[in-house]
Amino acid sequence: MSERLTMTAGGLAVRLGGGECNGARAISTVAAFDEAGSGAISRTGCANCAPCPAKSTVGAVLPAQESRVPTFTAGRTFQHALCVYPYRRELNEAGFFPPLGLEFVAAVVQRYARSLDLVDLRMVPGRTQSFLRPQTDLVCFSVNWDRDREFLAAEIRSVPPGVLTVIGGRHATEDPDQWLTRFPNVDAVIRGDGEEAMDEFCRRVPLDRIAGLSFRRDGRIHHNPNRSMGQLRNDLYPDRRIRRRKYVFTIKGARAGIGVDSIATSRGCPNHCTFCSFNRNPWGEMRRWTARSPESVVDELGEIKARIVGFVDDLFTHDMDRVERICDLIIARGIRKRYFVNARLEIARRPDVLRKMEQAGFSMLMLGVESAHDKTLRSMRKGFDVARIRKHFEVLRHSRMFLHGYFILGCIGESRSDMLQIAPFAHELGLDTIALSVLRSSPHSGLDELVANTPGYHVAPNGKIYSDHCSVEQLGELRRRIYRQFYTPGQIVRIAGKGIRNDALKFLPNILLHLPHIAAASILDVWRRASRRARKRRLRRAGGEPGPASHGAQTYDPGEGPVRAGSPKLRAVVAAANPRGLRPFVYI
Ligand code: B12
Ligand code: SF4
Repeated sequence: MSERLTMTAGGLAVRLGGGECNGARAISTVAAFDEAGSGAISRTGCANCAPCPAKSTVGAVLPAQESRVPTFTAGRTFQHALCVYPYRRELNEAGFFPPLGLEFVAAVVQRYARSLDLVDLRMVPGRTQSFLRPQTDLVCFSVNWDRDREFLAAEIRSVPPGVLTVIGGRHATEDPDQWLTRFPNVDAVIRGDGEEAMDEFCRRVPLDRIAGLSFRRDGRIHHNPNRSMGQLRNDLYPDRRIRRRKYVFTIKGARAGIGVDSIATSRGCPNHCTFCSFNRNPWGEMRRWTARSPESVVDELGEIKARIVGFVDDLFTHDMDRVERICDLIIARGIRKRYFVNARLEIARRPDVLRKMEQAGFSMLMLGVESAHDKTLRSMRKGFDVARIRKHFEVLRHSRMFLHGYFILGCIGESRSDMLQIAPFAHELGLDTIALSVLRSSPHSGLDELVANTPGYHVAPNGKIYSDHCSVEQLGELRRRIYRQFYTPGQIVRIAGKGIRNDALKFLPNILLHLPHIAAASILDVWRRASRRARKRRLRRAGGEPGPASHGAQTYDPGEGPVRAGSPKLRAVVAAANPRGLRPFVYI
């Protein structure tokens, strides 16, 4: 039991090794949930400290009459809630986005807790334990990514038994059993969008009536039916005053001095592009598009201090009349920021709204173009063809906003020369920047079946799709080649020109101030990448040259230390990462 805990609500503190324990009060919190309805959580009490009254109740459901917190103050279910983003870093360098999903959940919990702390472990030193208070009776973890596994597990385990522990987020949603089985101190997993379920949880709705909840009862794990997404609430958005640090734009991990924030104004997407998971929840159901009112969105924007704001909506531009109203309100309230948004090419049909977006401060449209070929666009069910793309860009290319195009590499049926059309096509359209992703099979996308029915195509263990004529490694090489073809000196000049036209370069002085840090971080990054590539080359040589249909060479966590050819460690790493017995692969 944590030595950091120093008091209990019921005065049943037990001093241990210089620390004190709130186990007795923690039992009461769990028991009070039993009392609230049929939703008994079967783990009550604690197994740790010999003299503690909590110990005797381990494994039993505490009878309601033994509850030591008989009454709840209306609307104040918890004494202190702690919300944790339990990661140390993001996969890529764009780790400067706030944990918005957790902040939405915190906005709900805040209404039921006397006090609340939200910690983003990427931003603050310390671990979950350091933020627990004696009166902490609820801990919420946002489990979004399958990375930093050991750290994540240690954080979850560090919450003392008896403190109600709830986890949610995309990764937790994919396999709720795993979290309830592996972590005996986790009381519940909330699957999918968390606000409504968390609200019911805090209001002590009986556990078996909370849609989207997985929990343990009578030693068994129960999964309630899924929750379909309801209408988004206009009165609910993150309270940014609880942040401990400012989020700033970072380049290769170095802080560049420009405040960045994100905002989520709508969820879901009504389109059916086969490769995309934005339009589905993790169990494959369509997420219908639902949005907050323009007034609510602009109220939130008014509270944001950062100068650059990313709209993380799956599809912000689905309702262009709503976009127009948001722009009008931003202009009327004199809010001056820079925004970037995901958009579909069809927005070109509303040049009037495009102009308003420019006036309101929208600076970048991130557009899914995906491919330069009709056959691919058709099979992706993208909803437009190459001729239509060209037509839309006749309008879009006159915009002052930066045009960023997403393309997918390795689409089924595309040859290497088909893929090499991306850079010339992007130049022709007038795109300013591009990003290339390798096609991945995400659950429920239907891509797994398509691959199975297409001879010569395979899914790598990490979900990337590759083929006999283009391995994952070759796709990586192709990606670098296309970037080189696209980002020519002429293109850089074009980007700078647009930056001058739309005033984006006014951020340059801030970046220049931080240049020494950025330069040092970039050198470090180049060095790290080079040594990673060298290590991969060594491994590839050690494991034999991969054939054309292979994924390439096995990578391993750099923290694991050197792996020698044929060593038991290498075999273990290969076996663990390659459960389907496929040939070794490489991540790009
Ligand atoms: C911003 C963003 C990022 C940021 C990170 C932001 C951050 N720190 O959270 C950056 C740019 C770093 C990023 C990187 C990546 N991303 Co990203 N990203 C997004 C994006 C656009 C928005 C996320 C967001 O803020 N959503 C809005 C909030 C409100 O929703 P939410 O996070 O899902 O939270 C809700 C629930 O999950 C739940 N919830 C969350 N936490 C908790 C906690 C509790 C206790 C409870 C009860 C509930 C709960 O309730 C919340 C409110 O309803 C999404 C797409 C999207 N629109 O969601 C993709 C998305 C999440 N990213 C995705 C991917 C694939 C990646 C990368 C792997 C891409 C890559 N190859 O580099 C990397 C991985 C990063 C890493 N950590 O390792 C995928 C994930 C797919 C999947 N099935 O897992 C998404 C869905 C996009 C997609 N369809 O491809 N990403
Ligand atoms: S790619 Fe865009 S339009 Fe298509 S389903 Fe995904 S979010 Fe919707």
